Parts: sequence; structure tokens; C-alpha cells
Amino acid sequence: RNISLSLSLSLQIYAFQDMLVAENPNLVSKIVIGQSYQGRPLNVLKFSTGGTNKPGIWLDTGIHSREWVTQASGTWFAKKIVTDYGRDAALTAILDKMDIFLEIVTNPDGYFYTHTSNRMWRKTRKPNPGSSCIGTDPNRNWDAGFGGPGASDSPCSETYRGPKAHSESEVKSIVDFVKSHGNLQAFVSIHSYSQMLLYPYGYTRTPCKDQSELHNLARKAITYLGSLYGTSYRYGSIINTIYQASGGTIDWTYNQGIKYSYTFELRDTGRYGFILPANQILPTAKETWLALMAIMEHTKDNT
Ligand code: 0X9
Ligand code: ZN
Repeated sequence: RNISLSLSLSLQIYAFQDMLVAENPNLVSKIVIGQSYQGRPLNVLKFSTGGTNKPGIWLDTGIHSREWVTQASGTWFAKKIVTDYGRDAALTAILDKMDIFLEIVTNPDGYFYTHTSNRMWRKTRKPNPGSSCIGTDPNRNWDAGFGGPGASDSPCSETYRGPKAHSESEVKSIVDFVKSHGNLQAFVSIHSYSQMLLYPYGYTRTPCKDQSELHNLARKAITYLGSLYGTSYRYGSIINTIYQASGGTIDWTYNQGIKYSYTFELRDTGRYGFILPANQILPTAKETWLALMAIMEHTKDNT
């Protein structure tokens, strides 16, 4: 494989973000919410038509670095938002009432590592004292059932929870942002693969108090998603639909009061898995956008 070509393509996501800001200064700005363990910026694109502390919608992609179709889809979503604002009535109405925040490269150290050394890297890249194994699973590191079943206390595990909740700067930076914003109404964390739309909880079988609303909205969202190419999704709580997982992102955001907390698992169901062929990027992004629009519209109408 051509590593320098591949690396420069991944760097282009950073150049793309700056270009989008430069070309759409009245709609897009870049917020740096922190830096990764290795010192890379944690960039968040803010799409806003003005006003102060409007209700917010958060989207992140790539917290697991090997899930490449997610960062690619996030890049497509960014362009889609600037293209559709002022043209598509539904997105325009969403942005007139709410701000959208999008973190495309949520685990930059891992993402660079997948381009240079190990395509299948999932975790962060922070060393673990006393172990030769590197990294923490950033989807087991949140303070929601942290340390319970569905995560590992072994640094060599792919689901290592980390030494303590929010030990990873990539996680803590989002935690600080969520708390300081204080008015996020939806939080959507995008993974691959499995074709699932999931809501809390992952750490406990106790149904979350908004289960029926979240379930009905998930059904609606996956119906829109499937209307484009027939892609079929399963949906339900994390623990009932995929498996028990503790310390997960959206369990924490839900417990912070962000009702519309969802996780996607994008294409496919395992034929290619994390190594999804490039010709599926655009169809994946386009169908996923329909589901995101359903979630964002519902959030707008219920905020
Ligand atoms: O195991 C995970 O972290 C997720 N699957 S993945 O293949 N993308 O790694 C599913 C976990 C459920 N999601 C949350 N707890 N947010
Ligand atoms: Zn994942």
C-alpha cells in the first residue's frame, strides 16, 4: 500500500474543514475542544446561523479509528449541510432553531495509526504504565456504569476501559464541551459496522425512561434510511440489540439529560466489515443522512 498517499488523504480532512469554514464563514466555524494524547487538535465544526447558545445537536464519527466509513460519511455530512442550508426546507428549519456540532476525526491518533501502521487499530494511542499494550477503548471510558460488565480491565484488550473514567483526553474534551455547552438536545455517535440504530442503555438492562419515544423515533429513522437503497437496520437499546457495553458514550450523554442520544453502526453486516469498499461510502453517507434528518427534525419539534 502507498502509505504517504494514504496519509495525505487523511490529512485532507483537516484541510477540508478549514476550507469549508473559509468558504462559508457565515455558517461554519471551527472549535478546537482539546488535543489528543499525541497533541493533534480535536476539531469540531459548528454550523450555526447565529444567536447565542441555541439548542445544539452533536454528531461524532471515528471515535473508533478503524471504522473508516464513519469519518468519510462525516465529511460528506459537513458538505451536505452547507449545500442544503437555504435550499432544503427541512434542514433550513433545523438550522434556524438549532446549532449542529460535528467532530469528524474524534480519535485522531488512532486514525493516523490506521493509515501508517495497523489498519485495524480501534483504541486511543496512550501508553498504559506497566503494560506493553497501548490504548484505551474510547467507547468504554465514559462515566456511565464505568468498570461494570461489558468492558475489560486489561490494557491489552480491545475493550480496555482505561485507568479511570474520562482518562482519555479525546473523551474528556467532549465531556467538558457537553457540560460547558449545557444545551445539547441530541447526541449521535457514529460507528461501524452492523447496521444498527441504538439508544441507551448499554450498561444496564433497566430501560431508560424515554425508551418508547426513542424506540419509535429509531423505527422512523431506519425506515427513511432503508427507503433509499433497501439497507436493513435493526434497532433497540444497546444491551438488547448488540451486547452489554459499559462506559459507553451515549449512556453518559443520556444520563446528562440529552434525551435524543443515539449510536449508529453503519454498513455492512460483516461481509467486508471495517474494510468497507470505497464504492459504498457515498451510498452509506446518503442513506445515513436520511436517518439523521429524521432524528434532527424530531429533536427540533420537541425542543
Ligand atoms: O463495541 C462497541 O463499542 C460498539 N461496536 S463497535 O463495533 N463499533 O465497536 C457498540 C457499543 C454500543 N454503543 C455504545 N455503548 N455507545
Ligand atoms: Zn465502534
